[in-house]
Amino acid sequence: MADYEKMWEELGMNMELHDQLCQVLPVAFGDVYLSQENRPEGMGFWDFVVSGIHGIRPAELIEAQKNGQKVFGTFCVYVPDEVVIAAKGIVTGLCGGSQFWVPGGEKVLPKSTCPLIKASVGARLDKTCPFFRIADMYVGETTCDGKKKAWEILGEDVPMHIMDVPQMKREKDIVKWAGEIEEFKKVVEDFTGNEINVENLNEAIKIVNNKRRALGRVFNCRKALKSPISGKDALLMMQIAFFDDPVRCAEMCNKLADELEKRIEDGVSVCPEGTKRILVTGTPLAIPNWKLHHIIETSGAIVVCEEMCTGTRYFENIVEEDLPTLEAQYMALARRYMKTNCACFTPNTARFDDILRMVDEYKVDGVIDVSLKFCNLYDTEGFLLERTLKEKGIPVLGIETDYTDADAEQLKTRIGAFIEML
Ligand code: BJ8
Repeated sequence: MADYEKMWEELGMNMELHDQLCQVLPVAFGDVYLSQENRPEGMGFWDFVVSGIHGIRPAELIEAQKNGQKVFGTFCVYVPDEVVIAAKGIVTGLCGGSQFWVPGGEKVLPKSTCPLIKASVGARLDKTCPFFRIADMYVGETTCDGKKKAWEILGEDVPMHIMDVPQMKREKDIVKWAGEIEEFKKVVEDFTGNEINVENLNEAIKIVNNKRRALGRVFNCRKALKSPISGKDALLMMQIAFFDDPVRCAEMCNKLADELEKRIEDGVSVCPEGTKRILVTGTPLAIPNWKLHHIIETSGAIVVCEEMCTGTRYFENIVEEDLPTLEAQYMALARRYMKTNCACFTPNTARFDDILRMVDEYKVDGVIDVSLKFCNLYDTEGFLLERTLKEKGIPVLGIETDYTDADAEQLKTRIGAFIEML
């Protein structure tokens, strides 16, 4: 990644600290990813992206900025990319998934904050991630308390807009969310200087829908009993979807899906017949958080589905296309986004229904419900979820973890025992 040093310096990054990160990431990726056998050839694209993760896409974003485009950094799948894309803006996900950034976050946040928030704040304040430096505006939301307070700290350092996510899903809440989307549209217009109209919003809706359909095709292949792709590879595809160009993302995912469909036809599998099939649900797994998948897939099982925001919640449900007015488009966007079942909502039983459906569709043997440490929302919801699954006779293991390796051995033991009894 040496070629990008000048770019990083110009972004005002902490070069010394960033060097340390650049040294550990390729090793971790090699250990976790490149050690897998019989990977689909299509994964070469994602390997390439990771090999230049702080160089290739950041350089594209900087080029776009030189051409007058604005970059919006987001932290939640509730923020509608369509609005930004309609104004020729670019969206990049900013959720931090590495322990490397956590100490930086702990300088300003309580230790008892979830690692995703600490890592996100640390990546910005420690100046060790180019995406956090490049984004012209951050878009936060009011999903959990930790995030809400973190925005106040980040907002001192970078322009910030916050979307007020409702906490219930009544019709009036959907209307309220449509109002938030309309307000966001005005913010994006002002910030980019580009008008959003029915035509460009329709076009943007189609771009994002196509990306959702492509991701969905890959997931669909994971339903096959002979698994054509590992859970780790599918997770990597999903994590990178958050900051890649949406048209290219759809193209690459479609290519991968073509290959996986052929593999299914030919009976090619990445694991022996009878390998136990796991659905993982819970808090998102932001890049490069591959810990859980790696443990599961080196313990004799395969992850076939993630009911997570880095999973099905990101691509299921599409937005109605070709609507005639902006008002109708705001409502269509609101309806689609409000189908995302985040634990910040009460009640959130539609998530349990989704998981039960997915257990069936993906022919799952057992569910692992993961909560990031100090995420009270998912941790608390875990009680009701696990009870629901047990009532249906579906084996479930609840775990709480963070970004460190401190609990890796203990997790291996617990997950190994769980898989054994399936
Ligand atoms: S829609 S899951 S992306 S909020 S893990 S920061 S909830 S304390 S990430 Fe999320 Fe949007 Fe919901 Fe999805 Fe807070 Fe919990 Fe941390 Fe979380």
